[in-house]
Amino acid sequence: MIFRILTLFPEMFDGFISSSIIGKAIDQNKIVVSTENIRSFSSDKHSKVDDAPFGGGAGMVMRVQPLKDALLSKPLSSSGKVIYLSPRGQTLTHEKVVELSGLSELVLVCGHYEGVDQRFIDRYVDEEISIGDYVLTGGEVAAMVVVDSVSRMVSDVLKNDASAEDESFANGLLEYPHYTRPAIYEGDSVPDVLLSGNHAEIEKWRNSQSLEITKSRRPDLYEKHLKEKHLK
Ligand code: 4H3
Repeated sequence: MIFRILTLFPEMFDGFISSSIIGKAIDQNKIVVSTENIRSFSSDKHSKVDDAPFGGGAGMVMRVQPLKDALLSKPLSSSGKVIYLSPRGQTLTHEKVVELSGLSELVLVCGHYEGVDQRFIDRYVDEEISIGDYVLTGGEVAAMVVVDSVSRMVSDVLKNDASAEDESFANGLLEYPHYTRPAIYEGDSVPDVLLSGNHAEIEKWRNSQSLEITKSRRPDLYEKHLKEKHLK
């Protein structure tokens, strides 16, 4: 899967791209992540990428020309989509992540200042996506959230696919608690069942912990889970 990020701040992605699981996925050719600086496509003599809003008001608006030329500098794959990160978008959920992971390419357009000229969105953007109900100074952090969450669904980005399946939201529930060595930490022991070696009992315990924690912290998810499992 290809992720192409159009941004005014490509350096923000350096650490993200080279780190941990995302870095490994890139090294293993599971995903390709490229960044392109929108500014380098500006045909303005001062490489200007923004201008004052028509109608007045505070802040600046990103001009169509550099965004369009950056976007069209490479062809989009057949099952690729252009996504603009914005608080106006559809909220990113597990279901949305799974849907996006089925595409061959995502072009992630990161806005700054007051946002981008609406005509760029109308002409070139397939979908607007929001990572939650808050405003960021730019779309970059939201783009990283999309790359991270979608990458881990792309087969083999995780060591074993089971761990992607098991985790919170794959089954609509929150995760059970995890423990590792030492078995006793400053007098606090790990639940006995996890040391029992009884895999059936361990699975039962984990399922009941998942249900309990979901019921207490996220009653909305708990109700949805019961309905989907026809337990209600
Ligand atoms: C995404 C982007 C919040 C989100 C964002 C989100 C800056 C969009 C600019 C950038 C516009 C003004 N904020 N919730 N900010 O996913 O280009 O909003």
